[in-house]
Amino acid sequence: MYPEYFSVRMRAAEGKAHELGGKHISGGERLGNRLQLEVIATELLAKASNHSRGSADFIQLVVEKVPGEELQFIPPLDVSAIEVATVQEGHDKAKDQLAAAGVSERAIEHAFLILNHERNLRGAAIVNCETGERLDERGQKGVRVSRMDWTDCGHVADSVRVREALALATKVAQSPYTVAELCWSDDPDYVTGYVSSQQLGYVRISPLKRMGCESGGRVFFVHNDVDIDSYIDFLERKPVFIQGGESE
Ligand code: PML
Ligand code: MG
Ligand code: MG
Ligand code: MG
Repeated sequence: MYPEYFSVRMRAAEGKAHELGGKHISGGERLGNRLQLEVIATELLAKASNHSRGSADFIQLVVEKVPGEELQFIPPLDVSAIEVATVQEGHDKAKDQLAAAGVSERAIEHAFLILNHERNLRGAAIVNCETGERLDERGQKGVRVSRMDWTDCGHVADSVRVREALALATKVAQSPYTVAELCWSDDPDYVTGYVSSQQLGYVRISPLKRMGCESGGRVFFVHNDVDIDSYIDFLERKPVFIQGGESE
């Protein structure tokens, strides 16, 4: 008998639902057993409320049982941090890290263009690491990584935000198709971002954007030979637990 686990997903928008043109406020994804569902739902509702991007008036919670036999347990990426004086310096550092991971200049420039201009990207954009071409056809919906959580939130990272981002980045880096990830928040009051990969680990860079700015999101750079459908299926559906421990 496999243990019973559920995926809980939240998305929140202002004005109207995302698909009707509402402004994206917040999203969240968790995994838990039946007894944890109420607590998780409450935490996700709290995340959607009092948000710096605005006041959500559409909040969707979806609870789905995940196939226990597919559950995977992996350790978190190693965490490191780079502090810089200016956003420009932060961008330069991020570009250096991405180039070291094997991402072409063209692909890096396209990713920065996306994140600098996109104010309403809910999921991630998937970009070919050589040509720079965007491969998902999801527009502002993007590809939303879900079905990941920590087995034990104990000592891993101070803030919920970093914990969630590290879990997501760890799952993304686990795919052999992933070359690297670039992320900065779309929240106007949060300026730290990161570059991550299996080899680089989770490299926090601060600042990576200007205070007050609402553009941001995630770009996943993938190998040329990616099977895009199975990659997206892994990101959206494969249940992955990140096993706690010291990473910060
Ligand atoms: C987000 O807010 O969704 C992105 C979080 C990026 C976290 C960066 C960090 O502080 O490690
Ligand atoms: Mg978000
Ligand atoms: Mg990899
Ligand atoms: Mg956000």
